[in-house]
Amino acid sequence: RSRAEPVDPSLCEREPIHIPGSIQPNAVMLAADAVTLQILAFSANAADVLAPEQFPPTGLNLEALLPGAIVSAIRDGLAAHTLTDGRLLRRTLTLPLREERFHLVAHAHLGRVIVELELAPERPEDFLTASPLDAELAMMRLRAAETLTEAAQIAALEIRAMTGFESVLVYRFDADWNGEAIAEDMVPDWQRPLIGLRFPASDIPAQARALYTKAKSRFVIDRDCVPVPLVADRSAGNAPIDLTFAQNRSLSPIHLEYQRNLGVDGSMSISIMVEDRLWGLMIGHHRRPHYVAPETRAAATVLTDGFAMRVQEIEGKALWGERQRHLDVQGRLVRGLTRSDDFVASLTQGSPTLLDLFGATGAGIVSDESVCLVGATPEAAKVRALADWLRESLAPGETTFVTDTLVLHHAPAAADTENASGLLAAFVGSSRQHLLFWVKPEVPSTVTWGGDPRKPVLPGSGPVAVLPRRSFERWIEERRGHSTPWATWKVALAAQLADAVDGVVLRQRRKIDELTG
Ligand code: BLA
Repeated sequence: RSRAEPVDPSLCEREPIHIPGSIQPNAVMLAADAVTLQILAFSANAADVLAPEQFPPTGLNLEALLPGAIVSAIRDGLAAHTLTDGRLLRRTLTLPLREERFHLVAHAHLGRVIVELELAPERPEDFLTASPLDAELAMMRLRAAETLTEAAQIAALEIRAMTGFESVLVYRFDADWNGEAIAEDMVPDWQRPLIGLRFPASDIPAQARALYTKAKSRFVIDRDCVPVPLVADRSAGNAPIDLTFAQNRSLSPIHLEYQRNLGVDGSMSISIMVEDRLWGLMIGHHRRPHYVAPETRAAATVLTDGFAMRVQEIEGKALWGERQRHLDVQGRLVRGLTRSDDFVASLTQGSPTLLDLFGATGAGIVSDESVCLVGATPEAAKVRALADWLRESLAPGETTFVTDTLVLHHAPAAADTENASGLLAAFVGSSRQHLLFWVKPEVPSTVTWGGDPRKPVLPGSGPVAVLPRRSFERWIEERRGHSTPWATWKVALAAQLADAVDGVVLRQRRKIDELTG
């Protein structure tokens, strides 16, 4: 198999990244039962910093290894349920064996308490970076941003200043979980602009996106470090320790290979959540190892949340305006309908018409007797064939159909991509006698990917058959037959309009029946 094949996403999605059984080596981990505080597992490096005479400590209480004040703070947190869902207990401490100060974070998850002790790495170059943060000023700038692009640029710049990465990117997912770098702030001497490039959904597979929806940030100090295994992780029939919320979880080796191919060593990603959906990631890149202290990591997460809120405001405002305009047009169309005997004329003549809805460039109504068209549409015979096709192919009870790639459905009008790459259609009533429809043209169709999106699968067999692609050279795809997508609320509005038409048609028929009967 030498030919490039599309990646089988299920291969990437199967890696259980929440239970890697190892952590990054600058930390030490203890996992204990959340009720008894008995130690269940510990990282192989734990004896280096904690009472070695107690090793192996499995079965002992956390108090055997940690200061009493910290263990009681953990107990209090457990009782008050303030250690779950990613919430952390944070302390700094010095340990009898070592002089350095450690950062301690503890959290509870799935019946375990997980304690992480973090030592800042010794290499001085790893500390040089972070500049003091003026969070208030950063938030003010974000609030003043008028557009999404502007807000994203400000966020990238401020978070880079705060964390000291050589590059910070704002990465945004589309509806199919492909993504695009929409803003980037980086050191001038790194000739590697990723801005405007697209990346396929398989670069950040489904289980990773699910995990990032729960746990909000990841920091890798050194891509090439050797992970430290958890000892006794799967012993005595225990389920492996779930590291979903662990700060020092070791990341997927496949992803670390991807980072190598990108030329990235130290890295970060912080989840950008908008209306409970993973909207994107704030991504940090560094060509050398890079350490970010816990308090700076927390501040970067807060600022990312500030950005997410601004996104929600900006997108919400734009959506609200567009919906208001549609409701207004819809209201005028329905009022027109009720005053008219001829619903076809009422929706296609004068102002407004069907064409004022949904950003369509063509629209029309197909009935038994007539095909009435406005704007740029396929010719009448094709439109009638399309209506027949829809009548046949929609499942019973379905009244609407929507697509941005009509050509993929082998529909009768599909040959006319110029006028009808996108189709939104709604039958009037369950008899499917009349059809309202809207069309949109093919959009200028090149997508610039950061590397050939079909190339992540390399020849091979077994579990290592899937590798991240090696090249991030710009790769231009000519995309044919795609229109811009239709928002779901537009489909709902089209169905409502069809309902209103149904009411009018019924009333008119009753009137005719009365007159003739
Ligand atoms: C995770 N992939 C990720 C992450 C990013 C990307 C940001 C989050 C982890 C982190 O914090 O670094 C991808 N990085 C990108 C993209 C850009 C970038 C798109 O800078 C563009 C600007 N990856 C593959 C393939 C597989 C794969 C083929 O390309 C699977 C076979 C897997 N990516 C993969 C996995 C993770 C991941 C498993 C989760 C890593 C983890 O959290 O353990």
